[in-house]
Amino acid sequence: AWKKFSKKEFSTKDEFQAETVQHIETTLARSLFNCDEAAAYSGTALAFRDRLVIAWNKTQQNQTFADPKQKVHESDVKLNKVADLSLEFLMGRALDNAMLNTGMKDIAADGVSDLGFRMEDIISQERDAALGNGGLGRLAACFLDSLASLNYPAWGYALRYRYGIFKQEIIDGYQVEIPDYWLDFNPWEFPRHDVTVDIQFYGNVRKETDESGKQVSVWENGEIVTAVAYDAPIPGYGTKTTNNLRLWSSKAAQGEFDFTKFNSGEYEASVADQQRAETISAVLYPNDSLERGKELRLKQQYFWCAASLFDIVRRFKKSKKAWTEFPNQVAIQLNDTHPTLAIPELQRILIDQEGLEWDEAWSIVQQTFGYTNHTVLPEALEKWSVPLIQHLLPRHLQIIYDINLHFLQFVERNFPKDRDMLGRVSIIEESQPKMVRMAYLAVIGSHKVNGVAELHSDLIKTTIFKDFVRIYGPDKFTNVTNGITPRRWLHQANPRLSQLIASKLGGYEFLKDLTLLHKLEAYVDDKEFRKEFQAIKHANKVRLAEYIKTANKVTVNPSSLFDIQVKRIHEYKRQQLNIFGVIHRYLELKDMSAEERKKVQPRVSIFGGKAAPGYWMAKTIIHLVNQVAQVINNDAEIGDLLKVVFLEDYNVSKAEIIIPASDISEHISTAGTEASGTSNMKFVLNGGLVIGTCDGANIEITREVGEDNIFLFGNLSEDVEDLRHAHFYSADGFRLDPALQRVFDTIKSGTFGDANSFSALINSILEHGDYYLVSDDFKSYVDTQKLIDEAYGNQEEWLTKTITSVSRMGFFSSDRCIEEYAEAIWNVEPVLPKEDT
Ligand code: DL6
Repeated sequence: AWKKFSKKEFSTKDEFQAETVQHIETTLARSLFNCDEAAAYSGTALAFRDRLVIAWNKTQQNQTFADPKQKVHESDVKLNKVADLSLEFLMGRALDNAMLNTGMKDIAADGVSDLGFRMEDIISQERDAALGNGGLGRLAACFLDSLASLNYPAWGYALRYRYGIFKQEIIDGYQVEIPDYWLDFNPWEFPRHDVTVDIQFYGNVRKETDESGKQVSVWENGEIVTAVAYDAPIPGYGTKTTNNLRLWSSKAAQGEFDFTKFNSGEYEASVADQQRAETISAVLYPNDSLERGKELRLKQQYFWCAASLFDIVRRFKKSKKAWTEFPNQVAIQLNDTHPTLAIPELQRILIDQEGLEWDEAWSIVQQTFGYTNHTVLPEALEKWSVPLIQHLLPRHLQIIYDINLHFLQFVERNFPKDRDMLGRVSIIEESQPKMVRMAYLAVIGSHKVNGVAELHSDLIKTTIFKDFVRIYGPDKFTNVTNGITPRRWLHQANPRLSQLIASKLGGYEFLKDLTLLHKLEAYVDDKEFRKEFQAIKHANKVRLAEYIKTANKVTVNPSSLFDIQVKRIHEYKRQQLNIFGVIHRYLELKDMSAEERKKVQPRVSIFGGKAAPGYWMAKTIIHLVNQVAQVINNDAEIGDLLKVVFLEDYNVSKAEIIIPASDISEHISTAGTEASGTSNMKFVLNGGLVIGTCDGANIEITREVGEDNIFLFGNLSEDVEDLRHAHFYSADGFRLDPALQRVFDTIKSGTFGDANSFSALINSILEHGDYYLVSDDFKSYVDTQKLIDEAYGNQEEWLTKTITSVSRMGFFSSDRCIEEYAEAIWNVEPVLPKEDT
């Protein structure tokens, strides 16, 4: 009977308008006479939200009651869910995505235009959900889109940070961090005040004997904080499947505030508990090495893991199945080591609360978890001090020690002659204080470990997890090369290109199966197609040029070569190499005669990205870029031949404007340091070429698009260690390329402002061993940039390269990644949505 009340698609713009107006007038209590863009956004978002909610409810019902008997072999069937535990989901904006995924954007655009608004303006009213630092969080967001689009029953679990990643302002060339309070109006989240979990911290562990005479551990006298669930719908593209992203918010377990204290005049103390509890989910940690080891971060991790596991276990228990069925029903993927505490937590639930024996419980734990590693950088590998865990999570520390004991006994039995191995692989590092190595715990507690690009997956096997490959054998380690969702990174960010492709491929099927792009190669010589492809690139460059004019007050010529490097600022990503290259180009231009300058390919060097607040060197790089921009952009002699732009506050919605406008993008990390990179894929998919090192997914991009269509340079990962060694010990000392020496001399001369501001950057190369091999790769970098100038000079060939590359990017869809995870790691099947009747 309820069915007749269910909302279907908007079939006409009138229907859409009626609902939007109703929301503006009633939900928002605004009169249409004072309806501004913000109100129009809210009304539109609420109208779409109503649609998603219906599909969302049905999906959850359908996934819960999926009938295993439909399958031939019951043992093949995964009834339940994939849980993606990720401390970061960098979702960006939701409205555009919802309109496109449900296929109703055109109707809505017509509708809002009648109301006197432009759809772009309405979309841009939405604040980004910026619950992530960079690639890791954005990958998780792409995976949610693919999971829903492919109909996998999956939930994402994270924290509902009140403040996401900070907003970046550039003041006098320096990065300044501003808090990002994004929750003012968020129509996409649903508080579930009835879904709460009490989470314990601190306290002590007591042993007692239960009725059956068994020794049990009781964790007691702790402090309790309550986790409240907030859910957001994740619509799949072209399917009714709408999955759930569950974010936990923390609040005091003991009510709002302490009346006794309030009544006796202790006003501040009366709200202190509440504030302390709410702090847990208050802020996203920037990925800053200085912030590591902080108790609050560990509290966040446990709070989120414990709440999520409680939720998963609660749902499993409703099925009344035996515990041995748990890994057949649930697959939990650990996105990096941040959720590793989920491993001892599940073991604790099984042995302390459910009464299972250690071995049976441990087998369930290992079968349930998979672990994705996203970095080999030593400073990014998490470790927590034993005293801190002891204090905060006393029972978990005991369990971690027991896991370690069992593991080391196993190692000792199998490698009796390698006593040193025990120290090397122990979860506990025997330092002062002792530390828990979270990556080792994650490897030991999971049945599969994967890296995120082929090179990276090979590197983890030969470096950080080398001993574990000997212990468990190579099959435990696998690779799933990252991918991106073509819905957001082509269809949404570059609608005209998406439409052009659809016109040639006979529809939008390629958005569901990106390998169909290969058919575009047939059009590489088609005049009309080429013309339109080039016109789209130009229009995207014009759009970015307008944005730069508004944001930076710098005029750039859209016919210049747009060279873009946007990503987190980090020494290993080597924005310093890029800006040194820009200075070198500037110096060469200054040397030229007017005649020579006429032959130069004009270029705009565009940078963007945030530096972690405590990462001084990264902030120095931003400062240098801005100082260089200031000088070059105001040098009348240079004019349009070179412009430099630093785009403030790079985020997902800005990426959607920036990425489609590139001619060249830079992915120039020291070989072996960038696990994969995903923006490299986005740029190529949008008709830009890459200058890159043989690192991360650049290698697989080269394999797919062909060596002629990418500009590779620099040393290889296998040579990095020798080069580092040579910087210190080589007989002929540290020799600097003369061109780089000149760049340094120019900086030191004060051309770009106070030279002292940049001395740390130069000294890291000249005096501290040049760990990131900037000097080793500089020549090959600038030589390759020259080749790019030449290649760009031949626009017809350039166009051929870009079209060919787009047509060969099918491999990099995040749908392919999810299929690989589903088959090789989770053993899970899609649950198709039931047709509406
Ligand atoms: O796998 C997603 C993304 C990769 O594309 C980047 O190459 C890699 O740097 C990033 N890793 C991290 C690691 N941080 N931690 N923990 O963000 O993952």
